[in-house]
Amino acid sequence: MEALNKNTIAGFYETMLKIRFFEERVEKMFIAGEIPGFVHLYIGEEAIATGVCANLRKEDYIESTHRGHGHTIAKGADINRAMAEILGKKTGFCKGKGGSMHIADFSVGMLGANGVVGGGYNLAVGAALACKMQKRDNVSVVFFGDGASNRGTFHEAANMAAIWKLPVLFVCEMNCWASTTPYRTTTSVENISDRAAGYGMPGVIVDGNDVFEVYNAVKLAVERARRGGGPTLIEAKTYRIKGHFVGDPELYRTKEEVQKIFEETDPIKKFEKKAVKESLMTKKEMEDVRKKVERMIDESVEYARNSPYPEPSELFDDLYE
Ligand SMILES: Cc1ncc(C[n+]2csc(CCOP(=O)(O)OP(=O)(O)O)c2C)c(N)n1
Repeated sequence: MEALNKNTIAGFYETMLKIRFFEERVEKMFIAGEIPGFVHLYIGEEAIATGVCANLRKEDYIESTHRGHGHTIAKGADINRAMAEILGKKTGFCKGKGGSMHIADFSVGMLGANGVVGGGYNLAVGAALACKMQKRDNVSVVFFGDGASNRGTFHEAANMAAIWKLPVLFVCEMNCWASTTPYRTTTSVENISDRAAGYGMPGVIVDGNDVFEVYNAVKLAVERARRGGGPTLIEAKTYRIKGHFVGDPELYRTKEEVQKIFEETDPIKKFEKKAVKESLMTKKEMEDVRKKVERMIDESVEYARNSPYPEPSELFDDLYE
């Protein structure tokens, strides 16, 4: 692999921190009763969205999940509007009527979070088919969880993408849990990536807590897809650090076990250690990025808080029969 330039590396750090700080604020505001609906946090999984999206162009597409803030931020969506949507404000992407699970920013190819588990595969395959038919060398990425890999939609989409050699990346975020259910009790194979062989596509495993590893593996898969080589299934191994949703009592595991895993796997700590050890960034440079991101997140909260709620009279606007 060629050495990465300084901007790319600093960009990894900035994006991961943006996701982390954004979500820490969302968590606090949800607990304080400031956010309606439901939120699912991506804390601890930041390296995946970051490493994947750093390989994408603005015109490439992503399809996200119910745990979609990280994907949205990594694809370059406006964080002010993302925060506003989560707070139910009119300046949000869905004018405040969708919330956390309906964030979408078509202007950067972010085709949508999705409350339907496994609902993204066919949308991503459709976007990839459009790229192929329009002879554009763009790619489409669908993120999904280990639980979602057991939906029938996965198998239909994977087969179609493979037979038509569509430019799709199936990125499984294997975080060991589907709501309250551990991976081992729901999934028949050792690795989700083993399933790639059944569709005649490459299956790759990466350490989903290592942004460099994710970036390098995805780079190859994206190049292959742009060349017309077809889809790849990438399984990024990680761990769901937070509850399934904010407010989950987590009766199915202990806090100690989660804390121990987080200490070993935290992708941001992992990055910082490597950055210092290999002189990729100085401590001062990292501190500057932290301060910059903290300001950005403060601004997004201020923007969202100062935005109006939609009017009751707008309730039925933008609905289609
Ligand atoms: C079709 C459908 N079935 C069930 C649910 C309820 N549900 C929401 S998230 C979830 C678990 C998803 O697990 P996984 O795909 O592993 O993603 P993770 O939450 O771990 O990121 C379930 C069952 C749903 N939203 N949609």
